[in-house]
Amino acid sequence: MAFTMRLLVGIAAALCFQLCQAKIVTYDFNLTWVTANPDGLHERKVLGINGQWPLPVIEVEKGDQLVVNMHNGLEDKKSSIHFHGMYQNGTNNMDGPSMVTQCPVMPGSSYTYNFTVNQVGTYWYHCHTDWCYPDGQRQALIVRDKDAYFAGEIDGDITLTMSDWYHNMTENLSHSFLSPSNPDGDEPVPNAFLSNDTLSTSIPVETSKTYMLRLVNIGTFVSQYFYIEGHSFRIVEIDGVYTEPTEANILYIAVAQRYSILVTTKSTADKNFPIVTVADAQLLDSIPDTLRLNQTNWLEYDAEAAHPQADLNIKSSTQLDPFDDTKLYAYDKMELLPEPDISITVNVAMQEASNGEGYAYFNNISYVKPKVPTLYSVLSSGDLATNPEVYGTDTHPYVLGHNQVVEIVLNNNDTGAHPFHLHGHNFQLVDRFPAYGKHFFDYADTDYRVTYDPSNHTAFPKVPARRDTFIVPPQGYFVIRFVADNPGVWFFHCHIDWHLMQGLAMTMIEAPLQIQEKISIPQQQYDVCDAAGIATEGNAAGNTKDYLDLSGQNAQVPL
Ligand SMILES: *[C@@H]1O[C@H](CO)[C@@H](O)[C@H](O)[C@H]1NC(C)=O
Ligand SMILES: *[C@@H]1O[C@H](CO)[C@@H](O)[C@H](O)[C@H]1NC(C)=O
Ligand SMILES: *[C@@H]1O[C@H](CO)[C@@H](O)[C@H](O)[C@H]1NC(C)=O
Ligand SMILES: *[C@@H]1O[C@H](CO)[C@@H](O)[C@H](O)[C@H]1NC(C)=O
Ligand SMILES: *[C@@H]1O[C@H](CO)[C@@H](O)[C@H](O)[C@H]1NC(C)=O
Ligand SMILES: *[C@@H]1O[C@H](CO)[C@@H](O)[C@H](O)[C@H]1NC(C)=O
Ligand SMILES: *[C@@H]1O[C@H](CO)[C@@H](O)[C@H](O)[C@H]1NC(C)=O
Ligand SMILES: *[C@@H]1O[C@H](CO)[C@@H](O)[C@H](O)[C@H]1NC(C)=O
Ligand SMILES: *[C@@H]1O[C@H](CO)[C@@H](O)[C@H](O)[C@H]1NC(C)=O
Ligand SMILES: *[C@@H]1O[C@H](CO)[C@@H](O)[C@H](O)[C@H]1NC(C)=O
Ligand SMILES: [Cu+2]
Repeated sequence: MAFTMRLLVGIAAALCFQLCQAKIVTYDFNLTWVTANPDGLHERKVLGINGQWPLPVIEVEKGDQLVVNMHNGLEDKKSSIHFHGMYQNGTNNMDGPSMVTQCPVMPGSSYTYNFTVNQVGTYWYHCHTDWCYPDGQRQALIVRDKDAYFAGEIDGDITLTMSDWYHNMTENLSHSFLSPSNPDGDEPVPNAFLSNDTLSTSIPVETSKTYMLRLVNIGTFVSQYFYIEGHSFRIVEIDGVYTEPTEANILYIAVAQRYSILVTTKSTADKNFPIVTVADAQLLDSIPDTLRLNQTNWLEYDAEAAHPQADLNIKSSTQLDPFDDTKLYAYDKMELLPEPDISITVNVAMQEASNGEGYAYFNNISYVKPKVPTLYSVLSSGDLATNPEVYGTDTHPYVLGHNQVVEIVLNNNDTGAHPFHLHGHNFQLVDRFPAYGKHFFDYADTDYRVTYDPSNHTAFPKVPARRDTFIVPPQGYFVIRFVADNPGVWFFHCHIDWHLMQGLAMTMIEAPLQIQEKISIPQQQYDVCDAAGIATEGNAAGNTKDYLDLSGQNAQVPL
């Protein structure tokens, strides 16, 4: 008895230690247009918050409850916010993608995002309604962790974003992108590359100290190489997953990926060192003379000393040999998941549809949004929720059973590399071909393609790398695994926003009956749908009488 009491008191104290320390962190975000000229070349309209751009970095600590009251103060654009990498465990309706887990927030409407952050590391937030984040609605989200295994070592914690940048509004670029005049789907070439939403940032450092640099690619399209002249570093985190500390010199950071690195400074302070980013030219269909691919920022030991430009003694970025992220073992040593309960094989292809426009396909399906947000179809379809037909054809739905081990085999029939992201999870990368580094792009310019052969593959790692965005190489493949332990509707898509526009997405409906038990939608969120004229019940076609009658559903342009 006494023992039980002590145990209970102990548990209560432990709970209090966790809960009583947690605080509510509230942000009031009013979306408004502002003008900005971050590259010094062109002033343009950007999506600001409370009259400001760059946007505020969201900062919380592990265990905090984050509340973001978003008001759409724009007059002419729908919006929403996705908190990239947050599991939203039990709060699927706070995930943000329009027509997947909520309705688009119309001008004049408000949506309160409210969830507990039980994760640590480096994340970001961005608009997830059609294609709105390239116009500026994106920024870092940091979850500080005083218990990180390297916390005692760091003397400074610095966030540095990188991105591509366009001078035109996305809606203008999209007209010529998705057009019969562009059947190959050549992506718009950015006008500039930014570091931290500006250029030429100096990061003041002291000698013989260790700084944590949180690197976030908040771009739309282009991956970037990253290195610091005269310094190596230790990678300690990828996409919110702590890694075994791993020495590296060069990173290749795709859009949506994050790396935390520890940089130990030199013992003398006589010069400043370029921090270099080089945009991956391989992704660009043309490179205008005016486009500067590389940017220099500085590790600034001495503000009075020279700030030299990067010594780009390399002919092209393909000579850079970045660190292979499959070699970044998870610090928690989570082992390879067992043989999957369900294995999904998809083929990625870019093709010209019958109207002459270039679309992107998973197994011949180019994602088209449903008439009712998929989460609301789950909530209104009763026992039929486990039937994928309810969710429509071109939303490309997969229904996953609760706690199943899920495998996705992705064969890339395209000559480009693609960073794939799954909402609600991180995932293990168990196989990838070609291997990272110098050979990653070997098949980009050939007719040669390699598809995954389940009966003939290299041995899977015992402790695989885990993150929420992995790159699939040109004309190669990757194989990923995760456990369906987070009931919710989760979007799986290429994070190159142009490719999402072309339909490179599919929908995971994970444990739909458990979603029905766990999720209830606040009235405010239904009101957002009313304002948008979108139904909150029914199947993908908006049919509430017969959930298996999909007539009238949205459909892709025929191939
Ligand atoms: C949002 O900003 C706009 C433009 O400044 C302003 O008119 C509006 O009142 C603001 N709304 C809220 C809810 O703060
Ligand atoms: C956020 O969610 C919590 C838990 O569901 C609830 O108690 C709280 O009232 C909510 N806060 C806001 C501002 O909606
Ligand atoms: C981009 O903007 C410029 C002027 O700012 C305009 O001349 C050009 O046509 C625009 N391009 C597209 C694709 O809208
Ligand atoms: C951009 O698109 C908007 C609406 O589609 C149009 O009114 C505007 O003239 C376009 N601007 C340019 C520079 O093409
Ligand atoms: C990058 O920008 C963010 C937001 O403006 C700021 O908090 C951060 O300190 C900047 N980082 C550096 C290295 O200047
Ligand atoms: C770096 O940028 C300069 C100026 O745009 C260019 O001349 C040089 O080729 C670039 N180097 C690399 C490696 O991209
Ligand atoms: C895609 O369509 C082509 C031609 O219609 C067909 O041969 C192929 O089997 C389809 N692939 C899949 C995965 O459905
Ligand atoms: C793969 O790409 C090749 C060449 O573009 C094309 O001929 C073939 O039909 C594609 N296969 C699939 C399954 O998409
Ligand atoms: C197995 O894969 C290797 C590497 O791709 C290949 O060289 C070999 O021919 C394959 N073996 C069989 C039996 O398919
Ligand atoms: C979600 O929460 C459940 C417990 O409620 C836990 O078992 C599961 O591992 C969590 N999943 C994720 C992805 O956080
Ligand atoms: Cu892509």
